[in-house]
Amino acid sequence: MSTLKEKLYKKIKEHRPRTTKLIKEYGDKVIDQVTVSQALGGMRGIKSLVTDISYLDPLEGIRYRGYTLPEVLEKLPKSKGAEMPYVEGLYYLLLTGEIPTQEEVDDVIIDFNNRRTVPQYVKNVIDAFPSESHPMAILSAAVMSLERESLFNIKYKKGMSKMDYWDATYEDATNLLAKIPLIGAYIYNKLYHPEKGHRFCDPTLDLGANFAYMMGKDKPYDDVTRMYFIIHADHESGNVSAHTGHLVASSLSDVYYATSAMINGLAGPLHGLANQEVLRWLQGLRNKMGGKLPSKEELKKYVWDTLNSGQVIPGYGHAVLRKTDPRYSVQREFCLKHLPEDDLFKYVDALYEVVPDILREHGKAKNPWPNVDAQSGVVQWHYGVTQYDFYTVLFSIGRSFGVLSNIIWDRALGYSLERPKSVTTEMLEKMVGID
Ligand code: FCX
Repeated sequence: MSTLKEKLYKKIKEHRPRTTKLIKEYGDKVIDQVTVSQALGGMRGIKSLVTDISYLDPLEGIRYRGYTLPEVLEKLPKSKGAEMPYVEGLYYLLLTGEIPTQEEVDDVIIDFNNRRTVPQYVKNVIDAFPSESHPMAILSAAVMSLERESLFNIKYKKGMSKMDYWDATYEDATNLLAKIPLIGAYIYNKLYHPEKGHRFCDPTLDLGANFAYMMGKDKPYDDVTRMYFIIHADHESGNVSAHTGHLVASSLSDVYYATSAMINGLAGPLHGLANQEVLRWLQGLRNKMGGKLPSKEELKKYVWDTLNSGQVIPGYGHAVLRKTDPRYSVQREFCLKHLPEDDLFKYVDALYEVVPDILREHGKAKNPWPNVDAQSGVVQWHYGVTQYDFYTVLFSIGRSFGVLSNIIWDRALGYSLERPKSVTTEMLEKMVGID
C-alpha cells in the first residue's frame, strides 16, 4: 500500500465514527429550512451537502482542508526552482488533510507515473472526433471510454463489501487522475497542432512539468499548470461540476461515469466555460479598439452595451462569493510578476476598475466582483494557448482532483444515494396559501 493510501485509510477509520454518531444520535436535528425562492431558484444556499475537503466562505473565498489558497501555495512542497507546488502534493492534502513532506510527495509522483499510460483505444476515440468538435465533448467521451478499466465495477460484481468501496474507488480515481492530463494534452495537440504529432510523457517529470512538456511549452508554463490545476481543484460541494460528480457517484456509478458527467456540467457558460467566454468577450473589445487600450469611457460603454443586449459580463458575479475571488487574486499576482506588460492583462485590470461599479448600478448581480474565470484565460493566452475553447479542459483537469477526492470520501463514509424531493407548482401554491 502506498504511503498516501495508508494514511488515507487511517484517516477514514478515525473519521467514520463521527459520521455514524451524527446520523444515529442527531439525525432529527434541523440545520436549515427551505424557502420558496430557494426551491425555485437553484437551491441557493441550502445546507444539504457535507464535505471536509473544502469550504467556501462568501467573504474569504475557498479553503482547502482549512488552508486558504495563499497558504496552500506556500506550504505544499515544491520542486527545485519552482514557484508553484506539486499538484501531487495537493492530492495528498485533499485526501488526508495533512501537508505532505517532500518524501511523501515523491511517493505520490512515482505512483502517478506508474499509472499514466493512456490506452490506444482512448486515443482512437479522440482521433475519431471531427476537428470542429468542442474539446470538452471530446474530453468527456475520452474519459467515458476508459470506463471499462474500472476496478470498482469488477470488484462490485464479485460482491465487494461496502467497507471496501473506498479502496477500489481510490484505485480508479488515482488511475484517472494520472491519465487525465495526458488525455487533455493529447486533445490539444490533435485539435490545434496536428503537424507536431503526439508527445509521449517524460517519466522523470512531475505532473505539472510533464503537462507543460506534452503541450510543447517552456518554463514557466510548468508553474502556470501547477497554479491552474491547484486553484481550480475544489470549491466545496454545491457548484454544478462538484455536485454533478457527487450525485452521479451516489448511485455507485464508477468514477469514470461521474467524472464524465462532472465535465459535462463544467462545460456550461455560467460555470467553467465562462473562462472561454471571457476571452471571446475581451477579443471582441480588442477588435473594436483596433488593438489600442480603451479609455475608461470606452470600457464603460462596452460593458453597458453587453448588459443592455441582455448578456452577462463573463468572469463577474458568483452564486456564493461576495468579494473578489482569491483564485482571481492568485492569478493576478502571477500576472503582475510575469506578464505586467501583457496587453490582455491590461484590459482585464482596466475592467476591474469599471465593472464592479457598473454591476452595482445595473442592480441585479448580488456579487459585482470578478471570479476565477476573469483572469485565467489571460494567463493561458500569454503563454501561447490562444485556442480559448480549450480553457475549460484545463479547468476540468484541475477540478477532477477535488471531485474525485470527494467521491473517495463519499464511499468511505457510506454517503447515501442522493434523492431530494420535488413538488408540483400546485402543491407549492397550496403550501403558501394561494387558492
Ligand atoms: N453580469 C450580468 N448580470 C449578472 C451577472 C453578471 N456577471 N452575474 C449575475 N447577474 C444577474 C443574473 O443573471 C441574475 O439575473 P436575473 O435576475 O435576470 O436572472 C441576477 O444578476 C441575480 O444573480 P445572482 O444571484 O447574483 O447570481 P447567480 O447565483 O444567479 O449566478 C453566476 C451566478 C456565476 C451564474 C452569475 O454571476 C453569472 O452569470 N456570471 C457570469 C458568468 C460567469 O462568470 N460564470 C463563472 C462563475 C464561476 F466562477 C465558475 O463557476 O467558474
